[in-house]
Amino acid sequence: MKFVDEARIHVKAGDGGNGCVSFRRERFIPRGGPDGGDGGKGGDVILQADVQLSTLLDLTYPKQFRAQKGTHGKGKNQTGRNGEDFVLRIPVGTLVRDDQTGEILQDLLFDGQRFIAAAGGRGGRGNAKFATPTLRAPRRAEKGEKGEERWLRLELKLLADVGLIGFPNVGKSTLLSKISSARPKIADYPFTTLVPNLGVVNRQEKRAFVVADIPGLIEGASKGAGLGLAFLRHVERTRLLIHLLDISEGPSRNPVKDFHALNQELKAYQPSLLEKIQIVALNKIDLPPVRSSALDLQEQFEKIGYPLYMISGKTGEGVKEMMDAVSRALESIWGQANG
Ligand SMILES: Nc1nc2c(ncn2[C@@H]2O[C@H](COP(=O)(O)OP(=O)(O)OP(=O)(O)O)[C@@H](O)[C@H]2O)c(=O)[nH]1
Ligand SMILES: [Mg+2]
Repeated sequence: MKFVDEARIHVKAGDGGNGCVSFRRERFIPRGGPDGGDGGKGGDVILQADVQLSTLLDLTYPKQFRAQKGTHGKGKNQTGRNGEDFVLRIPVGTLVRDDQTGEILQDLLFDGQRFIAAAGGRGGRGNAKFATPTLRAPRRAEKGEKGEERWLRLELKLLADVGLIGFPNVGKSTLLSKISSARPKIADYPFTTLVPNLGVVNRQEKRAFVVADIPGLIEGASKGAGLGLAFLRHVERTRLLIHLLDISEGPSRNPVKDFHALNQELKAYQPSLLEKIQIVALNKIDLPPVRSSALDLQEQFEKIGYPLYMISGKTGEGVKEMMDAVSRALESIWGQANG
């Protein structure tokens, strides 16, 4: 399940400031020496890896990033000011390529790692630097160097932060399509999803995260029933699971039993999967029979220590409340990881 987030950006470093041609002019000193200062260096465009970010979405617009120019040198040997660097934060794990050649320039692997994507131009030397014993009054100064510029291609292999688990047909793909821009196949039969789908959930003013919708699991999956557990490796690295339940098939479904049965399969695959936080939700609440059993079920789940969210992936009812809980849980997990 490789899901690659991509962005093309243009980076332009600051030009160096020009060196200055100037001569000292003081009263009673008729012919002062050269005092033209050097130009300042242009700022660099720097890419810096940041664990707080998880997607490249924010770089789709704007996509041009420039650093400041150095200012020109002045008389009285005044050196120009250096241009400020521009630091662009990108997610840890981003691969930086030259867009034209495809060449890998850098793989940003740890938090805080920096890469100079475009180096600022050097400042030009002022005429003071060109004075020699034989040439006392040089009229020459250099122009500042141009700052580098180029197009870069950023690639990020996404790892899911959240896994969406549940029996077949409970509405996992429908929910994924509601909360992200992913468009997985949705149909009224079990095992519609054959390989995991990933979607980026972009919440206003909150850190974005990635949700994986994995194929439906059934009892006996750990022994190979249904599609088996092969896809569970995709949720091994997630931080949190959304466990989706569905009773729309009728009284034959016992959600508490389903919940335990599925967790049993997770445990058989990898006991540590059960240590992940689970947000439990009853789906298809828009259907009247589901709605009428909702309160009763909520009580049953409370008894085993889980708040039961009531949602409809189809109409969107209750989805925001559940996703708020997901965001809160993720934020606390991230907070622990950083602190
Ligand atoms: N009424 C109602 N129907 C829903 C809701 N969510 C999903 N469905 C329907 O349930 C069926 C299964 O939905 P999917 O999203 O494909 O379910 P899934 O869990 O991804 O299924 P698999 O990939 O087969 O495991 C489809 O017919 C959906 O239209 C809901 O909130 N309300
Ligand atoms: Mg599906």
